[in-house]
Formats: sequence, structure tokens, C-alpha cells
Amino acid sequence: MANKLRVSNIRHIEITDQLFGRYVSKIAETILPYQWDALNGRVDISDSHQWEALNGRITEERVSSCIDNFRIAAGEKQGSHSGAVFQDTDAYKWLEAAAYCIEIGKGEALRTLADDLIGLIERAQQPDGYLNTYFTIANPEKRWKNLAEGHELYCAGHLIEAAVAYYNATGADRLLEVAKRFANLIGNVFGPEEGKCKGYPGHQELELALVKLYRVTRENRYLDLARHFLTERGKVPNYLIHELETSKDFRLFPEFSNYDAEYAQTHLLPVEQKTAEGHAVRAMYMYAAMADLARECDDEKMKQACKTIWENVTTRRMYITGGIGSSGLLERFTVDYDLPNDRMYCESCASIGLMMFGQRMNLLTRDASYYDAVERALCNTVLAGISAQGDRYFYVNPLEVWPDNCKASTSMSHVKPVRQEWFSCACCPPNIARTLASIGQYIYGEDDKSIYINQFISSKLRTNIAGTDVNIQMDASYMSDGCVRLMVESASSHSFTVRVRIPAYFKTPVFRLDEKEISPVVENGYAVLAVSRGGVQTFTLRANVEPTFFAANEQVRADLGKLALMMGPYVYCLEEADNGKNLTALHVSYDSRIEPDQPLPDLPGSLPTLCYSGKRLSQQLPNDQLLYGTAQFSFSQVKLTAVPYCLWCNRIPGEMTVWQKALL
Ligand code: FUB
Ligand code: ZN
Repeated sequence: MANKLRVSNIRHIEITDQLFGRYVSKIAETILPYQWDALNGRVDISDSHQWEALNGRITEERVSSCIDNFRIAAGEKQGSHSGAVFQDTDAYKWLEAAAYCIEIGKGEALRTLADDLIGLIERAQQPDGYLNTYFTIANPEKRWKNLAEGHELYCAGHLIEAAVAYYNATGADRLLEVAKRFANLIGNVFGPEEGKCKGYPGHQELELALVKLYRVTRENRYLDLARHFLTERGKVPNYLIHELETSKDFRLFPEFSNYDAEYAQTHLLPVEQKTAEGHAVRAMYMYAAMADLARECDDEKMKQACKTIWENVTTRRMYITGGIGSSGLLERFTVDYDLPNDRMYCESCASIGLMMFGQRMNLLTRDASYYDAVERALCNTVLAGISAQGDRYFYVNPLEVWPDNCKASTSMSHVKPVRQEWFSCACCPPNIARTLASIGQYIYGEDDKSIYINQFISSKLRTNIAGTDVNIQMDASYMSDGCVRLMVESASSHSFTVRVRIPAYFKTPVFRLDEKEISPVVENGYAVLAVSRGGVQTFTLRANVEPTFFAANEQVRADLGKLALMMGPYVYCLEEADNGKNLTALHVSYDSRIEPDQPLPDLPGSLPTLCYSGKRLSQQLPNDQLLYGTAQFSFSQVKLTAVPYCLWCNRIPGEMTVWQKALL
């Protein structure tokens, strides 16, 4: 391979970070055992009305039957399929997370469980390689007949991702063989050749998984199939719409009655798309695959399309928290600058998809700035998606909550004011687990001559660059002292570089090598630190990392005249627990003096809380019983405490807001 940029192997990365390390160490110990209980029906679905709110569908299941579905499909249990048609993916993502835990040396205790699950999956596979518990149990004659809704190809994608991860972690190829058999069957059914089906995934995911399968097997047919799906999509006539129109007798999602081409990004050829449209997770998984393809095939047009779409998402359609998807209904993008804070969607999976897309854009372009949005999504929406204990989850991540109006059976019922135990559509919890278990892939990158530091998460990396063994220890204490220290130990005097992303929140950064100040050049957003001798060298980056109020573009109607507080990559929010009720009455000044204070006790990491003074507006009507009337306005001085958004709702539940009204 030419000097291609790649992500570092998570096997050689140890996360020592106070914040992220706390989650990473819990994944194998408590998070995956908890999720295993959930997949086996031992955790209540606290949110059975989730889909009623999101998609107009009521689910009756009180517990997940994910693993039971595999047992039934394998002929080892009697019963009917129950749960979402794509529920198999909960097990696949769980397995993928377990594989990463094994790979980073924390998951040996999960090995037996994982191997047993792989055996069950293998037994549920049909003799021709087909694998999908819903279709096998409930609708075997409808295979491939409803690609728009059926999720067979989406499920195949997550199976492949799990299989590749498990193979990489253990060297055991049993699941990889299962995945290959299914991928080969898919390749026999779909493709450009005459006689093959010209359909493509109704929910993208398989495309990026096929690229992973290609990378591990080096079999071109998988890459070709991924490319085929991305070339076929968006052609006229529209396959998915035609299919829905002609298969009215077999429909799965009532909410798809008004299905439009944008929903699954089939309105144009992917290479011609310029804006992020439709269902946000589908979109992100497709864009990630497009970036993969552009890189594998040196496809300049595809690369350009990815850049244009990325620009659209991150400059017009992304929340300050890295959340995406403004419409709760159908979980989708809407229009530029439409970013409502209390009734949006911002699914945890969508932000994970944004991380995946951004990481691949960085690999494609070597531009550090793609990691700004990756970091924004990770440090805010994705971390907020899981409780500090690891056993409660947000699917939807609001930026403003008034718990009383998050009422079931209303337009607000998709917004939960507290994290839930489990979901009838449980895509997010295992997605968060697999992301955090493999977090090292977002921290370090490598090519033949350089190590790239993309995220400031304390950790250690062992690797080999330019034939030299290198150890890096990163201590990222910038949230308390503005410092990132990199101890670089090189086994020989071969020269290489360490490239450090310089995000905008590092104000006036100063680098030192050992005690001496240095002035590294900056290339593509990375400060280039040269290492040219053996032994240990310590680079220190010291910067001002100050709490700062940000405003949104004035086109964002929901945020006009409001301020959001950030420190480093972390968005802060006000919670009722610290600031009382009716947070919407609070006003703050741009130039308030903000004092970092003690971290929240007993919660992960040691991110400071932020204190400042503000004003509470009182609006007195002639009497309290009136709904409307002439008012007397007055402001009273108040002390406010903001906490990291990623940790919100880990104490007493209540109101929360990110955006605060500005005193002008
Ligand atoms: O359709 C499969 C998954 O369910 C999607 O990715 C999520 O948005 C949820 O709708
Ligand atoms: Zn999800």
C-alpha cells in the first residue's frame, strides 16, 4: 500500500483518560452484560411507545426477543418472530463491541458468551447462506421483496462488521465465514450482471461493511458489490419507490405511506448529491461508505461529493452538540438552519454515523478539521446517550427539555426527559457500546512516516513507524490546565513526525520540546513535530482553553438571541437541579465572567462545572390566574451553574437547556 493514512490498531491503544477511560472500563464489566440481559428479554422496554411517536407505529413488546429470534430461526425454539424487523442487528452490534473489548484486552470474560452467540447465529443461517430471523421465521417467501422496509441488507451489514471485528480481535473465522456466505449469496442475487436484481439497501450500512470485508479478505468482489450499490442508487426509475408501489400487499412500516426518494437518499445518484437529506442514520452510513469508496478507488468525483455533503451537514444542519436530524417524524434532515432544540431527533446513532463519516473524510483528505465535528459529536451527543452507570440510554438527544411536555401520544413523546432502560427500537445502546469500546480508532492515525493525534483523550499507543518501535503516552489535562503532554519514546534514531491536530479551542498554543519552545509548521491543521533521535522526548502543548459563549448563525431561528456555553469541545447546559425551574426565564451576558468550579461529584472524568451570574426574568400579570394580560417585567440577579452536556440527567431529573437567552 502506498503511504496511505490509516487509523491505528485499537489493540495497541490503552485508554487512560479520566472521562473516557471510565466508560471504556465499564463496557466489558457492566455495559455489555447489561445489554446481554436486555437482548435476552430480562430488561423492560421502558419506551414501548417510542415508535408511535417517531413513526406512527405502536409496538406491544415489553421485552426484547432478539436472541430468542435466533433460537427460533435455528429451529431450537418454538414461536413467532417478535420485535423490529432489524432487531438482529442489536446482537451483531453487541458482538462487535465484545470483539473490540477482547481486542483491547478487556473482554476475555465475554468470550464464551460471544462464541455461543456466534454458534447460534451460524445455526440460524439458512443452507444457502441467507441470514435474517424476521424473514426466515415470519416471511420466508418474501425475501428481497421489500428492500425499502425489510432491512435484510442493513442486517447483513452489521453482521459483516461484527464478523470482521471478531476476526481481527481473535483470529477466529467462524463468524467471518458466516458473513462471507451471506455476502456471497447477496452477490449472487444483486449486481450489474444481467438477470440479477437491481435493488440496493433500503437502509444503507452494507456498503461500508462490504468495504471492511474487502479489506480483510482482499476479495475484489466485495468492493465491487459496494460500488455497485452506490452506483445503482438514485437511478431512474427509482427501485425502492417502484417496489413499494408494486408490493402493496406486503408492507412493514405504516409511516412509509408517504415514502419519498430523499428519505433513503435515492433522489439522485450519490455522486451527485450535495445536501444531507432524509433519514439521518441512513444518510451518514451512506456518506461513510462513499468516502471509503472514494479512497479505495481514487474516485475524485465521489470525493468531491463527500466534501460538499460534509460541508452542508456541518455548516448548516448540525446542532452545536454534534446532533443531526431536526425532525422527530421520520428521524430526518429538513432544511438548512432548521435546528429546533426541544422536538428534534438527534439520534445517538446519527451522531455515531457522523463520527464515522468524519473519520473517513480525514483518511481521504488528511485534513485535521474533519475531526472537529467528530469530536463535537463524541464529546457531547454520543456520551450523553449513555448514563454514567452505563445502563440507561437516550435515543433522542434534545438540547432543551421541559419534562412535563414530553408526553406520550403527542408530538413530543419521542423526547424522553430521562434515559431509558431499553427500547423497542434498540439500535442506539449497542452502537454506543461498539463506539466507546473502539474509541482508540478516533484518537490516533498513522501512515508510514507519521503518527496523527486526532483527539485529546489520555491514552498510550504502541506502534511501529518507519521500522522503529514507538510508544506514545498522551496526558490530556487541557480542561484543567490547558495542557497536552506527549511522551514519545522511539527505539531508534529513524526520523518520523507526530502530527497534532490544532482545534480552534486551543487559543494561542505554544509547543515545547522538553523545556525548549519550538515553532512547528502547521500542515492540514496538524502541527508537525519532528522526532529524529531515539529515547524519550516530551512535547508539551500549552494553550488557553477558556469557557466561551457561542451564538448561532442568525438564520437559525431557534437560537436567535441565545448563547451556548462551551469549554474545549464540551458543550455545557443548565439543569434544573442547579438553577431552578423555568430555565427559559434565565438570561446571560456574553461578557459574564465565567469561573470554573468543582466537577460534579461521583460522575466520570473531572470536567469542571462553570459558574457565572445571570438574570432571571419575572413577568407579572395582574393576577396569577390569567393566561394573558399586560405585564410588569423585572430582572433579578442569579448565580448560574452550567454542567457538561455529556453528563446531564445523571442527578435529579428535571429541565435542561443548552441555549440561554442573551442579555443584549
Ligand atoms: O432502521 C434501523 C434503525 O432504526 C435506524 O438506523 C434508526 O434510525 C432506527 O430507526
Ligand atoms: Zn439508534
